[in-house]
Amino acid sequence: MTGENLADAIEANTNTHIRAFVAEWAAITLPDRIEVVNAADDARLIREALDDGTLLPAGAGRYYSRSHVTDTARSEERTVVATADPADRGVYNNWRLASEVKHEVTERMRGASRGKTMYVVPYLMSPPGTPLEAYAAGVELTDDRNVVLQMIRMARVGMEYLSGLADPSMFVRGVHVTGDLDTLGQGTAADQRLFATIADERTILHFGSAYGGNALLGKIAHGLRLASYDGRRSGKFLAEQYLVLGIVDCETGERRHVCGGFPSASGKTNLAMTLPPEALSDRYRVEFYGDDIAWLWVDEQGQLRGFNPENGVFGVAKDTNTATNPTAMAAIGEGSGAIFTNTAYNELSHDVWWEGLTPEPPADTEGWLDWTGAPIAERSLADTNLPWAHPNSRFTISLDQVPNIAADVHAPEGVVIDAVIYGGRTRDREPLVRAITDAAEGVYDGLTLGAEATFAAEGLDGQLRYDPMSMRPFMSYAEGDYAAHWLEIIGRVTEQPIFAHVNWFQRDEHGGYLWPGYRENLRALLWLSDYREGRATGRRTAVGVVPHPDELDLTGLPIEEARVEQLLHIDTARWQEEIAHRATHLEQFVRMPGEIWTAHARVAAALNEPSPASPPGAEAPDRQANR
Ligand code: SAT
Ligand code: MN
Repeated sequence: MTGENLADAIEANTNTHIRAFVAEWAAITLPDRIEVVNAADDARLIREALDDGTLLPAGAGRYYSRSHVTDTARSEERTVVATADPADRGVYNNWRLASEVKHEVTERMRGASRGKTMYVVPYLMSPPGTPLEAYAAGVELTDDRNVVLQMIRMARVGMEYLSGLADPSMFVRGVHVTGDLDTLGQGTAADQRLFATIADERTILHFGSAYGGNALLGKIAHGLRLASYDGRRSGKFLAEQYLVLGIVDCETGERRHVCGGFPSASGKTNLAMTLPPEALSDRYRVEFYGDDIAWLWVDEQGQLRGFNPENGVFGVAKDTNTATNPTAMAAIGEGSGAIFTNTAYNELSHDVWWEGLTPEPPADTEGWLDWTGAPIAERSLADTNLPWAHPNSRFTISLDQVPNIAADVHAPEGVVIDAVIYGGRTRDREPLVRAITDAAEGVYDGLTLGAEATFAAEGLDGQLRYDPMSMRPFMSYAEGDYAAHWLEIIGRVTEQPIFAHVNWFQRDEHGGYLWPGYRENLRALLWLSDYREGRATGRRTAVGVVPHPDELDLTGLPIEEARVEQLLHIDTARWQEEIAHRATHLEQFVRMPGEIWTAHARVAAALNEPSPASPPGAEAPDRQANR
């Protein structure tokens, strides 16, 4: 069958540009069938997957799947951003010339969907009707049914979302071809994986993986990489790997929205889904908007607004339990439609388990299979310490399963962003929270975000692995231009959000955590609101404003005063070391704007002043933004 003939399977009233796109790629990948998908097809596709064993039942309307053993995570070194303009080359984006890359991936995809169905998945990475909708439309072609089922959970899927496009040719063209993972995938001599975003053509071509971040093209490749490129090219918006949450003060009715970036393994999903501390739960309500992506723009009134372009959560299962993330546990409960990938699975009871779900694995190993499908009971002695679940095992659910989902999560106008926070992971130096009132300094802080290297392994005691804005793997153009675009967007704001840096990971001299974390983290964000609204004054330091110990609401939290002081302490000598690392970090990037270097110099100079230092530019906190 030719691509043209196959494309006849698509209803004649479908947008001709979509038909042409499908026909072009069907002629290359040569699937046996083509099927256009709508979210309403979920139940049927689930049934088909259960019938052919690609999904297994996980009890009460939940499902389980196992990936190819080598295909369990994103692969940064195989991921490239390609354009026609070499000026787009950055330090992190693995830039390549579009014409070359397009040719390479296309050749790998040739005939690679033979025997399979090509699913046509029209989707929207935005609530319908947002001012950024034009950048949100996409069509993913995929030859993996499980990818379709995950896309249905993670995005708004259906041709109706694309029926009203102002420009019917303006949708992201995504092609995902799994390939033969046994012979072409990771760990083989002929590793053919290549994940390319052809940013200036708004085309995504991913070959050689069925894993979430590599295969759900709406999420990372479109929602972050391409959107951040579009955001700059249009001059209209930012697309960031950020959570979005709302905090409601039930006493006063005050409602605040926080977005922010955290390097991986810094608890972003847990914070996004947090509940208030037990003792404050009568007073505050926390509302969930999103755990991974925010698109941000400035509205006509000069307010920074944002929404979560996703419609679901692709969460890490490991260490998720009723204490660390009760919200997620409720969201993946009975009838949730959750898909678990690469957890352990019990083929008799259909239960799933992962490390950290309970302190110990199930005592009775009967029926339990590890994430590769090997029976636990038959493990050799040498294998007894292997994890049951893959460390990157996942759950996929749609947003409407999250119990504390915000009522306005689908609102086309998004929400006004009051605070932008960055959360590092450092065992000392970074206080619990420090507020930054100057916008350039806030952007500078985001650009120097990082997580501590696991120093034992890497010999980098206390040094950060920088992850600017938590966008390191998703940068699509040169970092200096990215910083300039940030300054440009934030410079349009008349009601400036407050920036802040938080750290839940400080250690005491015995290596224990100083701060209990999890639900208690909200206390730092409550202080930030108080500071922004002038209800708290804080203490000025060279690196921002930290709370006076008595300004933190510690109701119901037994914690010694000395410990609180330690949590809020600024270690000038350690900061001076860090400033030197930051200079080296920023020097790598071409066209880093002068404002960022000025902010850097200001912080560096303030650290050299006798304390208490006061960074210029931080004299008058910007507190006009009182809504
Ligand atoms: O690994 S994924 O890219 O699928 C998820 C993430 O990193 O946010
Ligand atoms: Mn992420």
